[in-house]
Amino acid sequence: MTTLAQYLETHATPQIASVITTLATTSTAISNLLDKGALAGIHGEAGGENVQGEAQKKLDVISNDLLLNALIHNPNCAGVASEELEDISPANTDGTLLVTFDPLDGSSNIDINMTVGTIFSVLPQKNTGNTATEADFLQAGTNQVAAGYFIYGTSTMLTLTLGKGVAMFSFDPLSQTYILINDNVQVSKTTAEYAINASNRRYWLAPMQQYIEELTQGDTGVRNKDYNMRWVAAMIADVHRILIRGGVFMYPFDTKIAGKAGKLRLMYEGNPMAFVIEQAGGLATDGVKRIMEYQPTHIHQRVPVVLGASDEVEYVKALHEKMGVGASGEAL
Ligand code: FDP
Repeated sequence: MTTLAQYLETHATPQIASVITTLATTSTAISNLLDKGALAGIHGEAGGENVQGEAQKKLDVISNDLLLNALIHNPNCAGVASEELEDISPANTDGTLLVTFDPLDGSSNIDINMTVGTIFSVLPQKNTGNTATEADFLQAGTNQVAAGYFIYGTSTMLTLTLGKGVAMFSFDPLSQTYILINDNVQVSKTTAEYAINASNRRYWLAPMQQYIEELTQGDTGVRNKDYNMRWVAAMIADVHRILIRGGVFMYPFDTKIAGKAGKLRLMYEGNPMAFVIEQAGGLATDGVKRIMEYQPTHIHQRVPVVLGASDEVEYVKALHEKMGVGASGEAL
């Protein structure tokens, strides 16, 4: 049996190990609050809106505060950026790492007792010795040194990449530790399962409309096989399912809200999940281009997402190229 602490000792630098340990300790506090649910008074809106203009749930606020407070006190952490906060939070000037997180992804699931999770990404601080600024965070996803998520489902789990494959841990409530259950998570190349919010269909660009049309035609269409659809409406749960049993997940560019390139955020969702999926042998693009090669221009930037089984992600890219349409509608 390998604990998370033992795994980190042999696979991570002491600095990265320390930051992951801080995240893991905080995740157990969040998991405990979720277990208590309505009894902890965590259900319902907190009253405010986050920086994306979405209503904040009580537990979003609590999880955000717990993570922020814990990371800021970690000497290795130079700065923190949260999906819930407009500005980055500088931490220790001598820290060598920057952490971004989505404290509670899929937060609309809390009140209905469904899966939610915490997504995180760890980047190097290249400006050690100086107070961290937003500019320090604006690094391509290829620079990530660690990423993953804590999923609070029927059990609490951690999926982690340190850039050399993907490991999965399960939280043992008795010993209060994460135990390694799979040190070589793999995404299968092929799949017959896809995840997309199909109610947005009329807002998608032509290649995505064409792709989903082909999948729904099943064995009567050009793909020549039936596909099944799943949508948990929490990226964390949809990505977790793909890591366990395969599939392709999409939140493509849409024209629903002018000026927003899809719904998901590059720094808090796109990059960390892309790192995990690629390290498990899958692909992660905006429909055409690799997500981790985006040069971020804003900490809260959005990105279209197509990730999972490499055969499907490549097929989506080929459709865009064939139709001469880029992932955000630009001509190719
Ligand atoms: P949520 O708004 O509940 O936090 O982060 C955005 C996200 O969840 C993703 O986790 C999820 O995949 C998506 O939004 C769900 O979007 P729809 O409301 O369009 O289903």
